[in-house]
Amino acid sequence: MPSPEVTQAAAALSAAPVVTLGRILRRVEDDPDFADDLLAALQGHPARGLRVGVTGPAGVGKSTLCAALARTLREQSHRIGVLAIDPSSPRTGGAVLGDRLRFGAHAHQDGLYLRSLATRGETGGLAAAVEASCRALEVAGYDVVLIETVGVGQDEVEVADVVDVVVVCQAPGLGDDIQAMKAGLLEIADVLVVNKADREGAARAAAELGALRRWTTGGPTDVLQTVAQRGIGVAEVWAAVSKVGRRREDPEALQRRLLRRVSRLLEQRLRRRWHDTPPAAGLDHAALLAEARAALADPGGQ
Ligand SMILES: Nc1nc2c(ncn2[C@@H]2O[C@H](COP(=O)(O)OP(=O)(O)O)[C@@H](O)[C@H]2O)c(=O)[nH]1
Ligand SMILES: [Mg+2]
Repeated sequence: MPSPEVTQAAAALSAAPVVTLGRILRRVEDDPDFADDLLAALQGHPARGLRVGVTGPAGVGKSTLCAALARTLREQSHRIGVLAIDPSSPRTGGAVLGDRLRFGAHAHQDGLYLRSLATRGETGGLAAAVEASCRALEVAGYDVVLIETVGVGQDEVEVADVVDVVVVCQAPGLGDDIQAMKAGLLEIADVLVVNKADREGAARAAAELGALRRWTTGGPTDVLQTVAQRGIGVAEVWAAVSKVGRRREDPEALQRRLLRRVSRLLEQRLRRRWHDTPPAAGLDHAALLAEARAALADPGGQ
């Protein structure tokens, strides 16, 4: 039985004013159980948005690109949620985030909702928090959610599991950084972008990045170039993102993604429980998880 608070939150969402939405999202971040229960309460709600992860090293212009994308999408009457996940900074309010995202006075304008999400540390829960936040935003009528993460660690891979499309950004002038780009990031990338194309070396960086992806993952070499600061190339990024998004509506791909999403959430939930309650002696968590995963992947099997 969900608590009255969860039931109330779920019912309030579709017409929630920004303040209520903010309160619900804060609860989602602070309390993983609330996040789980809210997800359960919203199950079957028809609202579906497109979730776009934007990741890459610090300083390449991810926030600027998100702002530019949001501006373009607002012009097309989309309602946009932006979640920024920044492990290096403490939670900041929407206004500060708006500033960082370079929306200036447009932060929290109608149809645009910004929030920075604190990461949760070792016990996991990021994917669950992002999943529940995205669901809440979708039910509240935001049809595109942009999720910015700094491409440095496990967070991106977790986030990739709960988004529909992953955009990986780079910028020229980072020296050897393109070579050092983590293979993991290239594996999860659907759309590659070299931002700061107004700087020298952008074409070379794009060629290198494309070649690197071909070499590490066998994926296509296409790389888009943008000058996010001036909105150049942003429409092309959106075109590429929505193309991937449409492809993902294919029932089989959707099924596979949902399965991955569910198993990730389940795994986090189990880890959290195990973290709260010391395991019984002799219980092999890794083996249990492997079994649970296998059972999920093949519900008909043993
Ligand atoms: N030259 C140039 N600078 C940019 C561009 N896009 C963003 N920047 C600047 O790069 C810096 C980092 O941008 P930010 O969006 O905060 O990067 P993030 O850390 O990846 O989110 C800021 O000073 C931006 O103004 C661009 O297209 N060209
Ligand atoms: Mg940023």
